[in-house]
Amino acid sequence: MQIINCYAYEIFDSRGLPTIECCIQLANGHKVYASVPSGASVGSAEALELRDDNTNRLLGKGVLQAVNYINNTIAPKLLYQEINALAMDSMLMDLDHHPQKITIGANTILAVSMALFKAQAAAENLELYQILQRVSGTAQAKMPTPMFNVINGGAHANNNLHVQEYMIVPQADDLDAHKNYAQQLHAGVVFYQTLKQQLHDSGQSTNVGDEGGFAPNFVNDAAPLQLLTDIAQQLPQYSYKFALDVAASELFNEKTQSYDLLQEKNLSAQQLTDIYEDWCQKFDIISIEDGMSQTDIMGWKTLTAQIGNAVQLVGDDIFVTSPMKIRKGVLQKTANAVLIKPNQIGTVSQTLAAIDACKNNNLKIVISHRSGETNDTFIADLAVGTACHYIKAGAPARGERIAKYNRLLVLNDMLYA
Ligand code: 2PG
Ligand code: MG
Repeated sequence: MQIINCYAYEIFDSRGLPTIECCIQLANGHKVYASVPSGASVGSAEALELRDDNTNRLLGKGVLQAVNYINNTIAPKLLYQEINALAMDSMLMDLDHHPQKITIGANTILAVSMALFKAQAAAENLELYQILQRVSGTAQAKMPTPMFNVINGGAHANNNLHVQEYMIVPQADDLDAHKNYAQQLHAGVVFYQTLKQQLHDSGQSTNVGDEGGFAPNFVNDAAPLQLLTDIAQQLPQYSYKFALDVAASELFNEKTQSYDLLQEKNLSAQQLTDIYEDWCQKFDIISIEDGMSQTDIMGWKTLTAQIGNAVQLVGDDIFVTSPMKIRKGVLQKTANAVLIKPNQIGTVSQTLAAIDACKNNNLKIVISHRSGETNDTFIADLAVGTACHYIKAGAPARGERIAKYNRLLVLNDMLYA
């Protein structure tokens, strides 16, 4: 089926900042839409997010250059062509060979790339996850385990926590696969509401951070783990484990090569590793993301060697969804799991290549949203179609976060009902 229209325009993300939405229309009149998210704790090797930098308009954050590029340069190449998402995606990659897409911008390309795969699904009357399953060569689509971010800190909130994300990971215990995801979502919702009530009753703030988690102040970065443990004990009908995204690149002082937590300062990588080990002994932590800075490769090795057998260590800023960097990480023994964010690399095909690099090296995969999100639910289909282990899409609350979890409910019914 032919593409008869392709155009982009500026919309606003969950932080109220501009981003791009792309629409592709097929010959049967059907329209699909795709929009791109935006990070706050951005890895230095991530692909470029192209912004206008015109301070007279939208604080310099406008994306009109990207919009114009799609409308004037990319769209004419797609118009009146038979939809072929994979081939068209490689044409998009050819437009900017720089690994960080510094001329065109990853946001520009990704909006079109995602829309192309949605259009492919629409043209074939399939679900997006089915197209992604096919092009990734995944034998069986599968529901991911959700990681719900219930307490926000770091660059995502203006409280005092240095650790960026405290997540709960409800455990699936039903033999009936269909029931598991719904139960995990229920467990997330009940936990979130119980935590809110408890914060309220103890006079603490129930205001939320960028990803919908609560953001009160704490005495140190371990205190939220104690609170989460207490809440989990009040909910024996469910079973919870915990996960962190420390986002340690934000806590690293390049000059002194040391890390600052809220209470403990000037920590070497070894001292920080010991603190994590202590937290893992006291609390039921199964996963720590970005425990070390993107520039501290020695720190990553120390961390992985010391606790990598017991805990999932997820690389976000060090890998930036780059297949090449993921393979390098395997050789260097940094991390044992990978965070996948399509806008770190810029096209769906390269995102699938990154997932492939993980699978080939037995690395666990966490599909991730960004802290600045739209209501686009592409990542839910991505996680299911590629049978990835985990998804993190923020709290089980706020429209742009719950949209992903709701889409997963629908996919769960499609897979198992
Ligand atoms: C992260 C992400 C998403 P941001 O660090 O993993 O939670 O945050 O989008 O701000 O980079
Ligand atoms: Mg992260």
